[in-house]
Amino acid sequence: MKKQRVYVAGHRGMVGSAIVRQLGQRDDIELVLRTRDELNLLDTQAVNAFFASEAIDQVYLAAAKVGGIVANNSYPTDFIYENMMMESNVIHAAHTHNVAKLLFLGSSCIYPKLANQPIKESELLQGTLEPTNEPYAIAKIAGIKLCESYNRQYGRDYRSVMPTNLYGPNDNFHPNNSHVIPALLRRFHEATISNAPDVVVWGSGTPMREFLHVDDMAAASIHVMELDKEVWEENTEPMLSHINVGTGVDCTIRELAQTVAQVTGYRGRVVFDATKPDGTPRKLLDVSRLHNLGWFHEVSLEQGLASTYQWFQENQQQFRG
Ligand code: GFB
Repeated sequence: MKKQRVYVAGHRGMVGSAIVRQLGQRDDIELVLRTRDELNLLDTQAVNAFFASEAIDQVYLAAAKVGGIVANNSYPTDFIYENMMMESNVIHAAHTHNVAKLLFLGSSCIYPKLANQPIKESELLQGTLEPTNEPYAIAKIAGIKLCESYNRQYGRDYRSVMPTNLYGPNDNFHPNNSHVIPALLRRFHEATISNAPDVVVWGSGTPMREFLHVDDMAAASIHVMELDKEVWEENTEPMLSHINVGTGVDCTIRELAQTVAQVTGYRGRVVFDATKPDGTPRKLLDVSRLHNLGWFHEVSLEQGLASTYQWFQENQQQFRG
């Protein structure tokens, strides 16, 4: 049987690299990968030329400009412009060059700030977005709507998955621009080593978040991509086609900080910095659509934090400076 030529856009990022680890073990798939230096996804002509020459069968669109709450709030132009350009370039070029299947990866921040919890897919566009990440959310909503539009107008099979907050190997451990898990793993690690009397956690500690290990996200992405078209169509609607990916379980940031303290062996005090934003109060996904489609997560938060901490310790050279 001819191998499927699968392009994973963003294969050096946390999610893309996890997808590549799993697809790389498959005999029926030939991966096509390009680094940012080899292919700039902001460059429409370069993206078009790449699709014209590579005979791609499937695309996992995991390339994105991502960051935590403060990065989103500080660089809104980068988050809206880069994400809209990358997804427009890749999705349009995929369609133009007859790519049969595409999976677009979004984010749970597409939902309104005060969405009903747990958040069903149908909450999309039912209310005002969380201001700290509105530009990023708008770009990700545009990505869903691009896929749906090519499906409706041209009969494409382009699907979207919306993960809850992700973490794992190859995450960004920058002290200010990262998401909460890598930020806290690093901060608590450094506090443990230096015997610091206290560690600062941003915000009030009361926001609730749901966290999914990136290996689970990669498995869910491949599962959704490979569902029969009839099954996918039976479980989605043409203009409400995205699928939530999460665990269905959340915790407060205070509880997360306590677990990170245990994992890193930190015994000092935890203090909260109320000058930093809390963001949306709660963001728990309703994952019944995904469960109905036969996929359940496997990695618990405790296991995932422990293995990610180990990965950080083995790879932290690259985060110095
Ligand atoms: O991970 P985070 O930036 O994502 O923040 P969001 C989650 C919560 O953790 C917020 C608190 O209430 C933060 O105030 N927090 C505590 C910290 N300490 C820290 C810290 O040291 N660093 C960070 N980053 N947070 C992002 C969106 O929002 O979620 C993105 O901005 C994306 O667009 C991502 O959607 C999944 O869940 O608040």
